[in-house]
Amino acid sequence: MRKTALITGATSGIGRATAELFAKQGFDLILCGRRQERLEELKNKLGRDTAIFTLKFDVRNREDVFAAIRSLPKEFSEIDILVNNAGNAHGLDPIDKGNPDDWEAMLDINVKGLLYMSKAIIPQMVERKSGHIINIGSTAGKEVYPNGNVYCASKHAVDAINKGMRIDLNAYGIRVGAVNPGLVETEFSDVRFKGDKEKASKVYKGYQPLKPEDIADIILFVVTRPYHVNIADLVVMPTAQASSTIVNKNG
Ligand code: NDP
Ligand code: 8X3
Repeated sequence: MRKTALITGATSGIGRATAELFAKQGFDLILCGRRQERLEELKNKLGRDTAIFTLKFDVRNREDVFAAIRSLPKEFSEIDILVNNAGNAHGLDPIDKGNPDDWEAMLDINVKGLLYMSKAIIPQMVERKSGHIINIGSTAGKEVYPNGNVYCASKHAVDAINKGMRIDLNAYGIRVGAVNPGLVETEFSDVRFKGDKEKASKVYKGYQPLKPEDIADIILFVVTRPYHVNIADLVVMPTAQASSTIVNKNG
């Protein structure tokens, strides 16, 4: 039976790579993001392989999240897989110098946005007693690194929400799990450093970082296990990385 997957943050990085891989596997896809032109480009490209519906909204806006999900046409209205991926870091400053606008962006997008998406979709999964939620956390949700303060807090929250969802949805047979990547080369650092390409590219220099496709492969593996198998929590780093602060750049 064909499955429908909704991916937030599908316009770039991990979400986009996941959309591309899922399309090849024949999942029907609901692709979300704020950049309309990228959504259209994806629809044109991936629409050759599978059915695609795109939704443009900001996950921070609770009303827009609910309106977007309500607007889905019948053939896309039953969501089997939710990939809660949209998110970013904003800034990398010590706590005393951090910008509260950055803090709000991270908490509003990475935590509240993920909750709004989940709240908009979980009730239909509960009703059908079926569904699979993949929360994209981070190694930053497992340990705190210098200047990571609020981003790490947002991803620790994702870690807790992932566990809480699994507990609360257990009775309904809904699978819930997190994939927690280490360093993946995407637009993540461009956003963190507000478009400073030089600073961003330095993050991935001197070693082989993960590619978004590496994470997409893992997400596909997670969602294609037999029903009795739920991958609850998975951490994946580049081989050169041992922790948030230990990266072998002389390999
Ligand atoms: P990218 O910057 O490449 O992609 C982020 C995606 O999130 C984009 O598609 C963007 O779409 C979407 N997004 C951001 N803000 C919003 C918003 N307010 N409303 C709706 N969509 C939004 O980064 P990654 O692919 O690296 O990040 C994906 C996830 O992976 C994030 O949760 C990140 O925290 C996590 N992660 C990343 C790691 C890394 O090293 N890259 C490591 C560990 C975790 P648009 O701008 O079109 O809205
Ligand atoms: C992204 C990985 O180490 O930049 O979540 O926080 S890190």
